[in-house]
Amino acid sequence: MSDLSNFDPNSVGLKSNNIFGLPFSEDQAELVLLPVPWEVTVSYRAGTANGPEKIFNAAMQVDLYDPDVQDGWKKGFHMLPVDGDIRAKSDHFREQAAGIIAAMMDGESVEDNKLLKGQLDEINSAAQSMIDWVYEKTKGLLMKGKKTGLVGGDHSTPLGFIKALSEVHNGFGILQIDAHADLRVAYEGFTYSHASIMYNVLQQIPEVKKLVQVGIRDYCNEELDIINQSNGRIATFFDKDIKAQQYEGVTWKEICKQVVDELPQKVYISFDIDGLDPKLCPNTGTPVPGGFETEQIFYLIKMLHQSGRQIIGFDLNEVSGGDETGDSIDAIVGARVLFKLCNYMVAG
Ligand SMILES: [Mn+2]
Repeated sequence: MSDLSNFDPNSVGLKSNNIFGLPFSEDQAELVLLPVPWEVTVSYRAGTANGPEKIFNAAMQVDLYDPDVQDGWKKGFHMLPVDGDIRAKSDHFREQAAGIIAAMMDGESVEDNKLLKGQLDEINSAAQSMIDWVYEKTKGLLMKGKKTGLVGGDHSTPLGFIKALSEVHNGFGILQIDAHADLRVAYEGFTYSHASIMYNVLQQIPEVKKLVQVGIRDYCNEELDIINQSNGRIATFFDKDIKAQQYEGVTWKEICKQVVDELPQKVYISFDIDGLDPKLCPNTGTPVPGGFETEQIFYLIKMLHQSGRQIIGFDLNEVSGGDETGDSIDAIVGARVLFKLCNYMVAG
């Protein structure tokens, strides 16, 4: 625990301190955040590799008083430095991926093009190294007894982290907030696409007993088949069905109860910022109309906490800085979502 006697939580956040202006080192913090500035397979708009940095900057403005989890920050939050090597690889392979996606959109067959096929294989192996790196880093933190969160990057980033958690926890569920189902099989040929994260999780990590998806409003037939044929392992709360329930008078509280009831005792939260209304994340990779207010999701997480369930880890992904030099609305919203996730993770 850090000596907080000289720290004024009502004062301006000091840039010399760590995330949220808090004065905790990695050793002192109960919760450590791993930034993963990776966005190689973003299919539409780039920018989420800047997410960790942009969130870190915007987090200086977040007030430490949280009426839901008071004094959570006193347990200590610390974000590790952004890894320059991972970032450089992301930029390099992102450019190659963009070339492949452009060729595909022109109707070209990547399998028949030796150059493109070679690049695709290289990208898939680079993504595998990123996943291994995340696994090693997060496993190390978990072994040190740290509560751990991950800040993306695109939605492909948490696979290694969820794998590390599966070696510490026997069985758990995932609460996925997202506009997309992310159940695609190797989307656009990329094994570790952002659009395939939950497919890969369910394939590779049997300890994930249940996937509960909330806010889904952009998905294909193949993904719907995977949901319907999952024998109850996947429970999807489509945005349109949630809205229909609300139009017919069902309260948000009741809907949150339906969601929480689907989850086992231990829960990992995978928060894709595009699950929110796009006005709150206008620069995200793949925005879709619909979605939630931040307060609705905070209420859902509050109900999850009040049910006695344990949050064993989380990721926040697809937050983009956009082109703005200052803080984007995405980063401002992302910083507040991150603070809430941190607080509930350390809440007793
Ligand atoms: Mn996603």
